[in-house]
Amino acid sequence: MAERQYTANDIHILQGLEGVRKRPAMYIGSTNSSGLHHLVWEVVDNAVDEALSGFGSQIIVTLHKDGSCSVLDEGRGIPVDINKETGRPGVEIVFTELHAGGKFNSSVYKSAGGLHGVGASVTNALSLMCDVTVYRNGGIYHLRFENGGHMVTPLERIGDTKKHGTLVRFLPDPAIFSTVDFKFDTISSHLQESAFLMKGVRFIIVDEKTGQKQEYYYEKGLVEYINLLNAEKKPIIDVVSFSEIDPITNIETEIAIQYCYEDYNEVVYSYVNNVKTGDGGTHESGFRAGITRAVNDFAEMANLLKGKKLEGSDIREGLTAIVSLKVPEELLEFEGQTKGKLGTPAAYQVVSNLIYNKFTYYLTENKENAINIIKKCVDSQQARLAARKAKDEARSSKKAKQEVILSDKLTPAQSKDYLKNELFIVEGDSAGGTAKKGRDRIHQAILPLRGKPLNTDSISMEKLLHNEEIATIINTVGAGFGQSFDIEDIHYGKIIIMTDADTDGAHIQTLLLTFFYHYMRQLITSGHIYIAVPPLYRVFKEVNRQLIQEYAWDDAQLEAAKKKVGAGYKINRYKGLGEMDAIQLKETTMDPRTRLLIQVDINDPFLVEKRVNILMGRDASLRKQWVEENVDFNKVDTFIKEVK
Ligand code: TSJ
Repeated sequence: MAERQYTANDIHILQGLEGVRKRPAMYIGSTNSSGLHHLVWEVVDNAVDEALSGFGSQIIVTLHKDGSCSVLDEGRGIPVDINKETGRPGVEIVFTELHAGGKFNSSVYKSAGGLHGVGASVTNALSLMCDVTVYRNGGIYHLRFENGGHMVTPLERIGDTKKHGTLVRFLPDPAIFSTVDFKFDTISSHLQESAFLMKGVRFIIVDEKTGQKQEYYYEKGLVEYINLLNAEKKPIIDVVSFSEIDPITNIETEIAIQYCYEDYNEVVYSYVNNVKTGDGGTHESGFRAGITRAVNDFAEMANLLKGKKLEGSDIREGLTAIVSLKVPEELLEFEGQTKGKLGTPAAYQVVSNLIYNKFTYYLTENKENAINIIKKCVDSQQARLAARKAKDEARSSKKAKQEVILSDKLTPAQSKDYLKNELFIVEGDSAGGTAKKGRDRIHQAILPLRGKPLNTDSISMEKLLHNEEIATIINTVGAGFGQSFDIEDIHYGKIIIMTDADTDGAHIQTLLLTFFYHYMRQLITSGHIYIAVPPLYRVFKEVNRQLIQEYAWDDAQLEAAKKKVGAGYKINRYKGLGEMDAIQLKETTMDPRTRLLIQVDINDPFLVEKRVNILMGRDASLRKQWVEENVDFNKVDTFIKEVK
């Protein structure tokens, strides 16, 4: 390749990347661990796009000893020929122009890279090093960028090869990110999700620092996804899958479903072009409508209904479903703030017709399974009607009495601006008392728990409601529970679980999360549930009757705090909330300006099911062992993220 002179064009490009460096969060959401991993997704998504277009069936992600990450595919290789408009090689444009992906991407479908992803140029802009090798047309081509996208080695042909593919290796810039530690588990589960959605493509992650390696390859795709999600449940039927390409829109739909006993919730995950649509959309609505109609029509025809028609929620109790669509680019529409909701109108009919027709056929052909499914739906219906009746009765007769019970436990917030209010559920009366003194009385409410709340996983709803702790929580949150839970009615924007940092505390957290997961799941999925993280140390001294003090949440912070406070410091090692006075508790754990919270975030379905099944399942000894082995209060894992 001949050397090129820099032109006005290049300056324009660098300004683009400069903009990414100035406001990284605008492009990758944040500069914490989640933002860091976005760099990986940007690159991986491009490799996935290529496989989705039918080129290459293996993608390898490697975490290198120098802290860099590389992604290798076996696709056609990014085009290296000169683009007429710009006079620059295609691959150079991909790494230097924002949103360049689309122009050079000729695949019909587009994964995150072409949807709301921002492209490999963002990864380049936020890296100290980005090294690209392309195997294409018999040649090995190489180019390299350093220090936020400055090209230090322009594209050159460096050898011959029979291979084809693309290798991108990048080192994130520590000046941008609060952490540059790639997490094996985070990347691994992302790749696993992709592998479920792209049957026949092998995904491999290798960590050269630890020697850890993981491979994902699913011949049966979604069927295996559901089998693994439901591994601990009691299936009513084997996983069923349906797929079809709609001849008019070319939308390709793949659906897998399974019904299980003793599972109160519906689990419906949807994807469009391999990107999770966390907020649903037309395809999910179509699925719900179609399956409701199929089951109702069949049940009616077979005389299996006890009077009333089934509601959608009756039909979806105990249902696990994955709905995955490949939508051609020209039909793609996304909605909502995070663009996580499919807007494409045609997807509704396509999915609804598919599930209606094929599931109706399945029910007809598998009578015994059909009867068992409908029995379960009718049970759900009966439970729903009974719960409503109980609620109505409670409302008319016991209201006054319940409020008396409540008022002596709950210390309410004064504001009626509910979403600004925070509910602290506190372990123990004594810490509860301290929290009461340290709270902001306008917006913070305190609910102390005496003893452990009930394990709600395996008990009946009636028993549940007779448990005082649980009943108090339901009443305090104020939005009902189970099928009648309505997030619009919640009395608190944040519900914060505050326990000691020991195994008892972990157990209480788990039990509360179990309860919320089973009966108020939307509280978790909409990000309303938090865990307070009290500090582990206080470093202090008194100089001229003035207190100098610093708090530390880990050992690195402890060292920093010792330096800051200076010679003659003393250290408190906190073992529980009870050791703090009201001022300390306020400063460290309750005041939004200075506290540390972790938001319970269950966007990774696998992690959720695993954690819920083990932690919250029927086997108490398994659970106890898991808590002891895995719950580390100083570790913020992929399940949760730090917030104020
Ligand atoms: F994002 C990225 F640029 F960093 C990146 C892109 C990273 C990795 C690991 C792979 C890729 C990538 C891109 N793999 N394969 C492709 N394919 C193309 O860019 C490509 C190849 C050929 C044609 C063609 O029409 O001939 C079109 C495209 C978009």
